[in-house]
Amino acid sequence: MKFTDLDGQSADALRILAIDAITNANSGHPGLPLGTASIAYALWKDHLKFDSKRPDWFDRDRFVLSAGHGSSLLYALLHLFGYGLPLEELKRFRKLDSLTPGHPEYGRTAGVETTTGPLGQGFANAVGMAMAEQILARKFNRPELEIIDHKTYVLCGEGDLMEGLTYEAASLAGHLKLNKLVCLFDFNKITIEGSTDLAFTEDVEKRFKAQNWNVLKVENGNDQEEISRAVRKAGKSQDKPSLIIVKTHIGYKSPKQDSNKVHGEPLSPEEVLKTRENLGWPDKEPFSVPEPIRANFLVIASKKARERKRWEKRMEEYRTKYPSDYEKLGNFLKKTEEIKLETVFDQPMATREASYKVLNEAAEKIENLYGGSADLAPSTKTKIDKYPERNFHFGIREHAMGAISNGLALHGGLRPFCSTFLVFLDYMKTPVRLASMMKINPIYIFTHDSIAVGEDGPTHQPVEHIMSMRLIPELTVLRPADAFETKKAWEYILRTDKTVCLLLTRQKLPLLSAHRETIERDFEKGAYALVEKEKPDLILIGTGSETHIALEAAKRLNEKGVKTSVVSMPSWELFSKQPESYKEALLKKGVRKIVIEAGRSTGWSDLLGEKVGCFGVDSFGRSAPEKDVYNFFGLTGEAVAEKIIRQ
Ligand SMILES: Cc1ncc(C[n+]2csc(CCOP(=O)(O)OP(=O)(O)O)c2C)c(N)n1
Ligand SMILES: [Mg+2]
Repeated sequence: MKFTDLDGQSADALRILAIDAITNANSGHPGLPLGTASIAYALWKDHLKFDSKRPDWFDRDRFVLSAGHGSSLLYALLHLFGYGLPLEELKRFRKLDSLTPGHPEYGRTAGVETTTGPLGQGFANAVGMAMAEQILARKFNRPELEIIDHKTYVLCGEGDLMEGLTYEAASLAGHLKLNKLVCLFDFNKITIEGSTDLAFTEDVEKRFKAQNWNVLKVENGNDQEEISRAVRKAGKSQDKPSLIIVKTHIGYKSPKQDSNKVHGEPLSPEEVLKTRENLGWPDKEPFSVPEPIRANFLVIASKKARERKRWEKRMEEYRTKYPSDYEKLGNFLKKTEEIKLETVFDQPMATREASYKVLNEAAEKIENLYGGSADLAPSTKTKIDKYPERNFHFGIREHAMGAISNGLALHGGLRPFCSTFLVFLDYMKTPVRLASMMKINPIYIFTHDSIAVGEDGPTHQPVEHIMSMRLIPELTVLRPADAFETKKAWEYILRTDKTVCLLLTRQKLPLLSAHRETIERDFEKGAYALVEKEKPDLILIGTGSETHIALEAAKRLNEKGVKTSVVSMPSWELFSKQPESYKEALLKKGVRKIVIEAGRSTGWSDLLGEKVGCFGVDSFGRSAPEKDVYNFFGLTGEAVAEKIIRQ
């Protein structure tokens, strides 16, 4: 398509709105919007498939601003293309509760596909989105009826590409031949501290080629035709994702163009005026966009919306021709309904093993349950046996695995899970944190959840991890104590909207067979009584594997006349949400309480609202057989009971 002066001015309108929002807020990042507005405009005008009135249209192209600091550009796009983001909200950029927060937040602003800001995340989310598209397209499309056919576009900067995460994610994307993934790289040679000569001199083209990407170059990041040509070419790639390296000027046409000073400091009102002048922008009034330019955006948007109408017709045809697939796709896109799991347990087993059985049952019932591991599926027990195509092999790339899983969940259509050892949580903490922030629910499975890892030693024994997860707001952590609790945990996970981490043991655990009914009834309360004494002297609280230590200790204590109740507490977060009356009835104010959990003890007194004792692990673990490590830390029923009696 030919680009006209009006197109040039339209890109400038994005620039003007972005810098006006920033200067008005006296906070934000003008460099990226000024430098990349022409890229964004050419992409959105000529290529991006969207219906701004239906931002959730399933077959839309996804646009991910991985360089989330450039949020004002995205807000200007959403405003002008008619996503219902009022100008008032651009004037409230970065203000409390506005629709225009400092970095794009998924769920807050229509049209924002994912929360970005921590560099590299958006790029890896986009890989997940493109993966989901590839899987669903292969499953549902018919040669004459391609009902799933959309691209995922990413706009990223050097910051994203420097992050290790994008090396991991790009490597997998190339391996998977995600040809509908197109990344536009804002190659301005500037980051916060100055020129990229300081720290980033690698050959990005060679790197991406080596990762099996198609690499294209645009010499002039303000030449909309050149940009559009490159995007078109990228779109034709059959077997590789594409990186388009676009040479740009940070802070384009501002007095600080090409300087790191324009990265993240607002322009002064005088500099804004100067920028307007340099762009030949007709209006001095902040936030004003001439009517013909506004109209241009809306004309483009309404033309684009027709594509959705055509898609709806295709869907109708699909419904007639392939009714069962149509229905199946509908199910894939729906939230999972409550399901009852029926796996029977009659043997002691590790909770990872119980989870494996339940996962495989769930996979039968939930056809869009897909997932995998960072090369640990035989250990995390997360293989779906019957449907090999539903297992992902993320490779040893935990950070990318987390962020890709978020992208899979954000895309819709699949119910993704991922898994690794709990001790490697920190490699993927940011994706877990962001999932919780976005209120999305990929299923995070972490096994080998304590010092019971044994011989592999302290490098492989999580200690601070459980507690550090609980510190992530709104995240739900489940640490079941046996196979029955594990099954209940899965039932909860499959139906909840919450972000959940499931923590599982490597080691065998007895079955809480005598408590099956209680577990059935009370598991989702987060804590419930396994042993209940009237007027107890002591309440022992166990989580996960240590619940059995609590039971053993209680037995000994009760034999010695210390009236001891036992509470299983698989989830601190679920328990916190219970009514005060339930909490009080279970934990009885004033009664002495002791928690047993093989991890850092800091935090328990805060949760329980009173000082509690703890048997935990407040140092690094030890390399030795499991039993010896537990003995070393005094985590046995016998040692716990003795110590309590001695105290
Ligand atoms: C993981 C992470 N580390 C650091 C930052 C802080 N930060 C924000 S932008 C930026 C520099 C980004 O450079 P580039 O991507 O080239 O953006 P440009 O300055 O060209 O807009 C940094 C270090 C961040 N947002 N995320
Ligand atoms: Mg840069």
